[in-house]
Parts: sequence; C-alpha cells; structure tokens
Amino acid sequence: MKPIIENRFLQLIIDAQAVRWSLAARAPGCPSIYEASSALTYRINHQTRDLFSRGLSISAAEEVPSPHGILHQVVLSSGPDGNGVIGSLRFALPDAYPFLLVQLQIENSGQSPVEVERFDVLRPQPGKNGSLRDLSADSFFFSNGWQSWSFTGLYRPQDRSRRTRLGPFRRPTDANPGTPQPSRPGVFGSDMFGLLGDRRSRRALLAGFLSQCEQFGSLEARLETDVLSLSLWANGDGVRLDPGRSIHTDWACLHPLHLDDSDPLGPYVEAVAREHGLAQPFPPDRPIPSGWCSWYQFSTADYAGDVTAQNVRHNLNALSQLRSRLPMDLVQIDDGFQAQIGDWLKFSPGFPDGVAPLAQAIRSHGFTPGLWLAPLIVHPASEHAADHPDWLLRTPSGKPVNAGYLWKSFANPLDMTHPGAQDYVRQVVDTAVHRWGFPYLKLDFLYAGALPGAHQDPTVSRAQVLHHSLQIIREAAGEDAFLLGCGCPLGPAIGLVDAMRIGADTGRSWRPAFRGIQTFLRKEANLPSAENALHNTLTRLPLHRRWWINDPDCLLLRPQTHLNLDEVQTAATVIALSGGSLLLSDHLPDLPPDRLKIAQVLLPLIGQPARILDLFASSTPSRILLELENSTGKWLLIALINWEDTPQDSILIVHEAAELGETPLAAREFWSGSFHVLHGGTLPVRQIPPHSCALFTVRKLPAGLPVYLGGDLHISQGLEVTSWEAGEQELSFRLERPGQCDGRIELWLPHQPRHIILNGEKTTFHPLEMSRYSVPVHFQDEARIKIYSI
Ligand code: 9PG
Repeated sequence: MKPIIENRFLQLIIDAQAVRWSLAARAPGCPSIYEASSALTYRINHQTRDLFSRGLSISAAEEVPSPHGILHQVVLSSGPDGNGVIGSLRFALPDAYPFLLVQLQIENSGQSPVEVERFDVLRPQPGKNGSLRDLSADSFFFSNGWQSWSFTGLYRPQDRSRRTRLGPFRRPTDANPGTPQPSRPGVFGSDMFGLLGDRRSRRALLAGFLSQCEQFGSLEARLETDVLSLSLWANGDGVRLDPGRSIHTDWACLHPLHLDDSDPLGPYVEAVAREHGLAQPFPPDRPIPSGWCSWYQFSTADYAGDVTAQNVRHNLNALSQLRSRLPMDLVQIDDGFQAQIGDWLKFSPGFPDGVAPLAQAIRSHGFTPGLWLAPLIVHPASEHAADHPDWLLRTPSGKPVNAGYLWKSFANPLDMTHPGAQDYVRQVVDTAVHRWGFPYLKLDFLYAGALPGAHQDPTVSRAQVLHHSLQIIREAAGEDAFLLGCGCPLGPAIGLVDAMRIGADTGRSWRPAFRGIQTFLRKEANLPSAENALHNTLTRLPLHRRWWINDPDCLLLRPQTHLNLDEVQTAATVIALSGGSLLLSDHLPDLPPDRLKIAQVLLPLIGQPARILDLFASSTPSRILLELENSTGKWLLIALINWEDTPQDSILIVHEAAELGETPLAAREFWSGSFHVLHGGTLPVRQIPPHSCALFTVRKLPAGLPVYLGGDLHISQGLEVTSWEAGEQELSFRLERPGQCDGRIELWLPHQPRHIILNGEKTTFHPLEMSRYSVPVHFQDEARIKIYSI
C-alpha cells in the first residue's frame, strides 16, 4: 500500500490490487478506518456479480473543482467484465474539510441490460473490529430514521433497535426496505447518515451521503462484544441499466470527528447544504411559520380529520381577535376537507363550498392560508384508485403496493413514474396554490413516493422517483409557495422544501396510545405522542436552518388532553429552543387565558437553533443551551429536562463560567420564577418532576452594575428588552410586547431605586432578597422604563 491522496486532516492509502483502502486521521484522537473494502454488485440472468472482486486500475491524482472547493481525486476502475460492465470507485479529499468523499459508478458497455444491486462504499473487513479501531471502549451509534416520523437517536451496545412491532401495518410507513431492521441487541440500521462513536476516547466516525438524489443510502452498525463495525452503501433498488447507460451514486462522506466539538454534526450537515447549493441559513427570506393547524383538535382517535369549514372559521375569528396579543401568521387546514385521500378535487360534507372561500377569508383577515395534501398516496376506496388503476404502484405480481395501514385500510402509493399520475399531482398542487389560493402547503405521506414496486419506468431508483416527484410539486406550486414536507424521507427533499417535519406526530398523551390504551403501543417510537415528537425535535435539531426550517409539530395547550401542565411546559420549552415553527392546534375560542399565556411567551419566536449538550450522552437529550445577546449583554438559556417517570435530581453546569472568572452568576428559572446566585458555575437542581423541565437564564452579576434578570414576559427572559442604557444614577430601558401586557420583570440593582417610571407614570416595585427587585409592568406594546436610584 502506498499513500495516494492527502490533505491537512486525512491521508488515504489505497491498495488497488486487493481493493482495500485505509483512511488515517492526522490529528491524534481521531478514529481511522483500516483496510476497508468497497463493492459494486449487479445482477444478470439471476446471478450477482461484483465488479470489484478483481484488482482495479488507478488513475493519477488530479484536482477538480466542487462546491467543497478543490478536490484531490483518484479514480479506480475495473475493466469491462464478461458482460461489458465497468465499475469505478472515486475517492476525493477536499482541501478545506476533514472528510473523505467517495463515489461509485457503474457503466454498461455491453449488449444486454443488467440490474443494479448495491453500491458498497464502506464494507468492513470481516473479523474483529472490522476496519475500525479506536472506538471500542464505550461505543454508541447515532441512527437517523428513514423519514420525518422515524426515531432518530442514540443506541448503546445493549439496546435493541426501536423498530416498529406492528409489522405490515406500520413498517411500510416507518422504515426503508433497503435498511436493515435488526432485532438483535447491538445491531442497528440508519438512513442517509449515522455516527459510530466512543464515549471514552471521545472519537467518532460519521458516515453518510451528501445528497439522496440518486439512491437511498443505508448504514448498518454492529456494536457487539467481538465485533465493532460500520457499513455504508447506496441501494441500487434493482434498477435496469441499459446498454450505453451509466449510473453513479451521490457522494458518500466519511468524517472522523471529536465528540467534544461544540457542534459535532455541523460540518457534515453544512457539507450537505453546500452540496445542494443552499444559502445559509436556509431558506433565506422566509419567516419561521407560526399559526394554527386544525389536526390535533379536529381529528378522531383513528386518524380521521373531522374538521369542518365552520370550525376553521371559528378559529380564524378567534386568532384574528387575539392577534394584537398573539401575533401569528398561518391558518392551516389539516386533513378532513377532501372527499377521500386521493380525491383532492372533491370535498367532504363538512366543506360544502370547498376550500377556496376559506382561503379567501383567511387572507382577508391578514393571515396566510395553509392546506394539507397527501399527494403521493391514495385510499383504496377513492374514486381515483377505481378510475386509474394503472396509476397505482404495483408489486411484480400486480397487486397494489402496501403503503401502511392508514384510515382503516391498507393505503396505496401512486406510481410517480407514470405520466398520468405525475399530471394528476401537478394538477392537484397547481389547483391548491393557484386556484384555491393556498401559498402554504403541508405535503404529507411523502414516503409513499419512495416505496419499492414495479414502476412503469424500471430504470429509476426510489430516491430518484421521490426527488422527481418533489421537483414536480415544487414546479407546480411555484418558487414563492411555502412547502412543508411531512412523513418524508429526508434526503431527496433537501432544497425543494422550505420546512420539514423532523419527528413523529405529537399527541394528546405523553406516550403513544389508542383510545386511551397504551398497552403494546407505549414503546412505539414513531407513533403520535408528545414524547416521541419532542425526542426527534432535539435529536434532529442540528438540521434546522441548514437544510430547512425544522417543524417540531404542534404545541397542544388546552387542559382537556392527557398532558399535565409540566408536560405542556416541557413541550413549549423544547419547541421554543428548537428555533422551529410554532403551530397551535387547540380550539382557540375555548383556550383559557393561563394556557394562552404559554403561547404568548413564545412570541416572537426565537428562531435560532439551540445546541444540544448531551446529544451523544443519553438516549433522549436532556440538556439544551442557547446563547443570546442584545443591549442587556450576553446571557445563556439552559434547559434541563426530566424524561423519566419519577422525579430526578439534576445539576446546572455553566461551562462558560470558567471564562467569566470570579464573577458570580445569576440564574432565574422561567416557569417557577425561582432565583439563584451561582458561585463556581454549578447549581444542584433537585427533584425535577417527571416529564418536567427547568429553564434557566444565566447572566453575569458584575459588581456595581444593574442586570436584567428576566420575568414572565418572554421565554428567553431578555429578548423583550429592545434597548438598555445604564448610567451613573439612572437606568433606562425599553420593553416591547405585542398588545396589552400584564406581567412582571426582575432586576438586579446595585442601588435601591428611589422611584421607577413606566411610560411617564410612577410605578410600584418590590424589593426581594439581595439586590433583586420585582417590578409589575402593565403596558400596551411598549414600555419605556426609567429607574432613578437613591
Ligand atoms: C393528518 C395528519 C397530520 C399529521 C401528519 C399525519 O393513520 N395513520 O397512521 C396516520 C399517521 C400519521 C398521521 C395521520 C395518520 O399524521 O403527521 O401532522 O397532518 O397526517 O392526517
């Protein structure tokens, strides 16, 4: 073996004869890949052939431009085999980034078509710690789920994969058929990317694809006592490769990293954004959606939308009346309006006049009309299925493909390679946006466009079918439409949607249940429940504003669910810190003021994503950090969440405290208003109730200066302050809140106030312990506050 290409970070050594390669990281403490292999398999006459089973020839290194800067690249190729099929394996190291890129290509220069089976990018050497050293002491695997709703998170060697136990009822929905769904402890699958790490050495290897436009990528990790291995491949889906044609993979990426980096997934997620040419943050010039969605109020236990035009109007009116205090933008009709899933252009009895008059009403109240569609799936009882049986995707034996048990039946995907089905989807989307007047679409059940079957066009992969379907939808909707993906495999949607649901549906209970019964369902990680939705909101937080706006799903506030107040506050905290969209889904006219207040403190939305401090430490992350800054100075928001069913002790650790030297720190907990002075940067937090969270703002208390400590006006406890000027004897600042605001703020004042003037009027204040003062505030939109001290 000899070194072939290298950059500042990595060195790639290739043995072209044995088709083995090793990747060594230059930095101490980064994992390396030893003697891995790659493979490229296709089928002809029911036999599998591997193009890399014999030695490959290797090109001279060359430099090529790319979205990632100059790449140092070599290409290994096999000669034409007996069938005239040629394989190549391309390795590239960018100058500027610490990852290796790999791409495989198959070309048919023979006379007969072949079927492409699999592109193995990383195949571990059989045996102990197949190809990976340095990671075995305390290993874990971070798995990314197949689509929006699928579990994403951390596994340890003793865990079993969180696959569904509902078999054919649910598996077509939740899982990529190309990705293993192992049942043994210690063996896990992942989609598009995954990360194998070691908590002891703090090293990890991220493996994934930079796009999913060509094929779906899959991973398998083994964390067994005698084997530690990671495999990465692109699924050929058995597509037909005709003579004269070639197929290549998306770029694969292998990225050794250090777990103590502040944003370990960042370099990969940003490389994916670069690969798609996305401006950062993405999408540019789009506000983060906030508003109301009909689904979680108006749906039955068995997933029927029972919303009516009347319900929508009542909530539109309520939102309009609340607007000055609760400035939200979107009113989204979610399911229930259509005659049947698949029959989008006919209406249910609850919408006798269709939805265009509603869009008009929503717009005339100054809101954005939003509509839900599931354009790639049909109900077997739909007219559509009866009228166009040839538009349904079928199995090789001719039966409609199962898209999962939904709406009291097994639903079916459209064959989106059929021009008729494509035209229908185009027509539905064009009608919704341009004829009915909905510039915001929630596009659901999109995984249906990625199911395997006997497509009318057998030369395209499942990823290509979905990617192309989304291109059709984007084209029909127009560049200006806001598209939210849901139930969607992530990769093919990047750059085509503005926002993406990144977790399971939320629900009226903490754990999954059906008609109030949890048995069998409570461990289902992808079914509707508050906990499932919040889990992925945290684990997929690094994608926000890089690939799209993350949609953490709705916040349910009404007291009539099975969620207690602690659980509602945890949901509000996680959604706020995620930086993603905020949709309410309660019947607003009935929402009590104390619950409405929870929504009010979330507005305006923070918008920027927080950092998860323990993404690779616990199965569900429980420590979230957001650094904020304005005229009041810098402060931290730190949330500690108790996911357990019993009260737990925790500890607030302010790592940044070291940089602050001896300065004492002030911590105010938002939901309870409790206040603490921290010395040494830590605070024990005892007995956090089950499913509850503590949300602290942490600020420096510099000697002799006034400090804004927070209050109950906004969850950030500080972004409501729009100017802050501290003089010798006088402190003046301004608060801004929408509408009539009645609340209180807390200040740290080195000198006792003589009097406090709010909008020109003297106001009361209450001394608390130490130098802390509570000031009740009542104002409309804006308060100018002046404090004169003794
Ligand atoms: C509307 C909803 C909401 C929700 C979506 C999606 O039958 N099922 O198993 C089933 C699963 C998920 C689901 C609906 C039905 O939820 O995530 O926000 O838009 O569709 O039907």
